[in-house]
Formats: sequence, C-alpha cells, structure tokens
Amino acid sequence: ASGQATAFVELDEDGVDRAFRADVLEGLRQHQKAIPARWLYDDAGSELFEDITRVPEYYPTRAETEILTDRSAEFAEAIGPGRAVVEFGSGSSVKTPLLLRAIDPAAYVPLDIAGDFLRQAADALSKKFPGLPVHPVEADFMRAVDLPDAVASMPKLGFFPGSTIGNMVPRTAVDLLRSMRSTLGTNHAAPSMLLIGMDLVKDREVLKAAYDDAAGVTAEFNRNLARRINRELVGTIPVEELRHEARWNDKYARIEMHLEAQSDIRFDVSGQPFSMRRGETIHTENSHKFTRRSSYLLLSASGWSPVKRWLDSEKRFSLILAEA
Ligand code: AVJ
Repeated sequence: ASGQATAFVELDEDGVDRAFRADVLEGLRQHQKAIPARWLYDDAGSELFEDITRVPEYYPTRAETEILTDRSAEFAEAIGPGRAVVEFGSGSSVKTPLLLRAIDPAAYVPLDIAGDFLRQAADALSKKFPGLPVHPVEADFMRAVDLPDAVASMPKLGFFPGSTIGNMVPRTAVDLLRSMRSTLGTNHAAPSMLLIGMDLVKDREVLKAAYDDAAGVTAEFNRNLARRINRELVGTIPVEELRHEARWNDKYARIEMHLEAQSDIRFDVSGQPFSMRRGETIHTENSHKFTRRSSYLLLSASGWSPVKRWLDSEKRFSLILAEA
C-alpha cells in the first residue's frame, strides 16, 4: 500500500486532488485493494496521528524522544558542531529542538512538500533558536534536492526521525536513502551524515497493540481514510462496516493496517462502482520493523555506512548514525 513519494497537489476543474482520485480508483480495482499510506495524512489524519503518539500502547515517539534527551552528549561527540542539519519532513515540535540543542549546528534546513507546515515549523524553530540560520526548502525529498547556497560549504547532517522509513517497501526506501545521499552530498573530505530513526522487531502482541490501541484512536485514524474518500471523491463507502485491523506480516517483518469489510458491501467512488466481500480488506499502511542487521543492510545497500546506534532503555527503538 504505502511507500509512494509525496506528489504535488494538482486540483482539477472540480477542485479534486487528481493524484488522490487516481491512487484511490486504481487501488480499489486491485485484487488486494490497497491505497498508498500518504493519503492517511489530511488535516484530520495528521491530528489523529498526533493523538496516537499520546496513547499508552504507541511507544515509538516516546522511545525516540527518550534517546534524543538522554544521549545528547553522545550525539554531540559523534556528530560534532558546525553542521547544517537537513531535516527530511518539516520539523517535529519536540525532536528537532532536542537534536539542535545537543549538537550546536551551523544552520537548519527543513525540507517539506507542504509549504504551510514548512513555514510554520521554520518560524517556530527560529523563535526557539534566535541565532541559528534557518533555510526552509519546499520540495519533494523523494528526489535529490538542491540545497540553498548559504549552506553549500557546510558539512551536512540529514535527520529523518519517526521510523518514517518503515512506511516504505525496501526498494522505495533504498531510492529515498540514495536520494538523501545525493541531496546531502558525498564530499570525501567532509562526509555527510544521516541520523535516522528505525523501529525494532519485537514481541508481536506489543507491536499489534501499538497499532490497535484500546481507546480506538488508531482505528479512527485508519477509518478517516474512508471518510476522506467519501468527502473528497464523492464516495458512498459505509465506513461503519469497515473494521480496523493491525496485522503482523512475518515474511516482510511489518505491521500492516487494513480496513476489513464486516459484511458484503457495495459503494461508489467518483461515479465508479466497487464491492467488497465480507472479510475482504483494503490495505492502507505498512510499518516495517528492523533488526540491527536489517537496518544496516538497508543503509549500506543505499550507500550509507553505519557509524553508531542508540536504543532507548527498553530496547524498543533505534536511532542510527550513518556516513556517506
Ligand atoms: C509516523 C508513519 C512512522 O508507522 O508508526 C502510527 C504511522 N500508523 N500508527 C508508524 C502510524 C499507525 C507511523 N509513522
């Protein structure tokens, strides 16, 4: 389902996002229905994801924040001062300041496709770090990006927290990691570095609970995709007939989110008819989990040499520093 690049929003005559419609119609025609995970994150979906980070079962955000807080001296030592920090995705409110405080960077370059989020994040960051040059870049970071001239001569540190890489299938993840390497540069005199969050393989009940919390926030996050389709693509999906499922796929070491039909259903999307049998699902997200070896293999297959690896106190989540 997931692993696609974020596309620029293109509206047609009806004001409908054409890429959204194309992905949904194509995805619903497949034998295993599947919709790219990026469509989960409209305004409502982004807010629901923020809520997910606060449910007790969803540990990744807390675990990664713990590492960034407790190991700041080791980050300073391993990364050193004076780098331009290039964040792939506009800064998370909590994690980015923790990193910037730890390492004393020369500049901060948030990179995001969503201009509004980007400028908001850049403004908030500038207020917190008055002396730090901030250069937001509006771009699709799935491709190599030209960085601003102001940071051209600085050594770079890429920052990609949250285990967002886990939402991509390996070949898309490799494409992205290689693009990041091109974006940051491969100057042998001053090698670029990458600090990347990767969630770890663990007990499958712990994993399933993290993606199927008792309060039902993740279920709402998943069902919001069906609501969004109904809202934006003139859909008639009976959302209450779709049950949220978090499934462990052992072959690919990933949690999958699905929406499962509770009865035989028929519905329209943008004037096209679809049906689902009871038990049939729409696959809506992958969240790959890594071991030390699988994370190092993914990085090295993409041209990145692992340098150092940190875990939280409960060994649930990893932050890996790699060098180009
Ligand atoms: C922020 C995309 C990494 O996969 O853990 C959380 C998204 N989906 N609960 C993840 C998510 C369901 C999250 N990422």
